[in-house]
Amino acid sequence: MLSIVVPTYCEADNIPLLAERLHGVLTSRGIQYELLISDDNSPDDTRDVVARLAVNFPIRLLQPESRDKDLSLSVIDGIKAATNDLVVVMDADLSHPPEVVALMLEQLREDDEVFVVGSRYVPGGSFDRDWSLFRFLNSHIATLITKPLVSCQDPMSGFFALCRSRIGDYERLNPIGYKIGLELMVRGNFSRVVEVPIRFQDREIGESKLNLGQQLKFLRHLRRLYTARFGTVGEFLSYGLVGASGFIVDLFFYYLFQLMGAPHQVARALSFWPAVSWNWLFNRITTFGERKRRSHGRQWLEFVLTSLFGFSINWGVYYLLTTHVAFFDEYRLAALVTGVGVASVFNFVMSSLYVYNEKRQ
Ligand SMILES: Nc1nc2c(ncn2[C@@H]2O[C@H](COP(=O)(O)OP(=O)(O)O)[C@@H](O)[C@H]2O)c(=O)[nH]1
Ligand SMILES: [Mg+2]
Repeated sequence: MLSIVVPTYCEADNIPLLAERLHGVLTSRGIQYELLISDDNSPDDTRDVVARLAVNFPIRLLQPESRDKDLSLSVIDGIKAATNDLVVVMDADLSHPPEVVALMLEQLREDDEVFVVGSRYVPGGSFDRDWSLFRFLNSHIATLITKPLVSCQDPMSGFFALCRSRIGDYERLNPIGYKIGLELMVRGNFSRVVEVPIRFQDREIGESKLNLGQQLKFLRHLRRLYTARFGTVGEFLSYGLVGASGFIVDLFFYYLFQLMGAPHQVARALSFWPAVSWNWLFNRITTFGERKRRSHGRQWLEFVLTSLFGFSINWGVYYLLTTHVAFFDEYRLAALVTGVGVASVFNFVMSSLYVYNEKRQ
């Protein structure tokens, strides 16, 4: 037996088409199933449509009593409510071919520890050619930045199958936004990801709910997964990247102030401020973004103080090494790099324990 979970929002026109096609495919192969429509209280006639279909098909409607509209939570609700251990999740808009469900099920029957993904990007898979360049790039870049987290060509796919007991503790799941498949792949106890090629078809009825807000949520989701997977190392890398971008800001203002006529020592002293503020803000949003927020002013001041202290360490290391060690006097760049390295570790530890010291959410 199989449970098929379909999250929906305003898909009253698509649900009957999906129900019929699934029924045809599955009954012809002798597969028993239930179809769970996990709907976020759509303001269309989804409720009546499902009630009518329930006369002929094994279909059930789930609607949350109280919570905000949320695709990922709807999928989790559906999986929890399923009566079977084998679960397939797919969209209502017929962009995921129902025929592939049977193939996915076969994979799970062979090995119930795997996570099966309906993939557009493996040989045999495809997507509609009229995808905009933006959508295409977007999808590829997103796939690239998930590489360290999962080995999957199409981790953004909303079409997947799994054995429910492999999810483990639902409390550990903490998705933001749309990518519940990625969340499950990363946090579940799956041995590996198996990809089944699909021919992805753009929806014909209704419109996509993917917008810029969702994209930003995706970035926050990724950061959360990276922190979960790589812990402090992930934070340190992010801190380093922010620092590198701050260095560019620093250089930019260093030259700008000189162009405006400031002497180079003054320019050096002034450019520190925009750079350090940039670093503070971006670390607040990115590196330590999972930690609870607190007042801007005080945190900025603390960040500046630790950075100044860090800068003295940076400079002190450089000074000591170049005056006392012949090697470093000969290779001054090595002294500079060592100074930056020691100070970065110091700054990071101070930031982590002190400036952004609130617990991760
Ligand atoms: N329950 C629920 N379903 C949603 C929500 N947003 C989208 N969906 C459903 O999730 C599936 C994928 O959404 P869609 O708009 O097609 O996204 P796209 O395929 O990425 O363009 C569809 O079945 C939608 O009806 C939501 O907030 N709650
Ligand atoms: Mg869609």
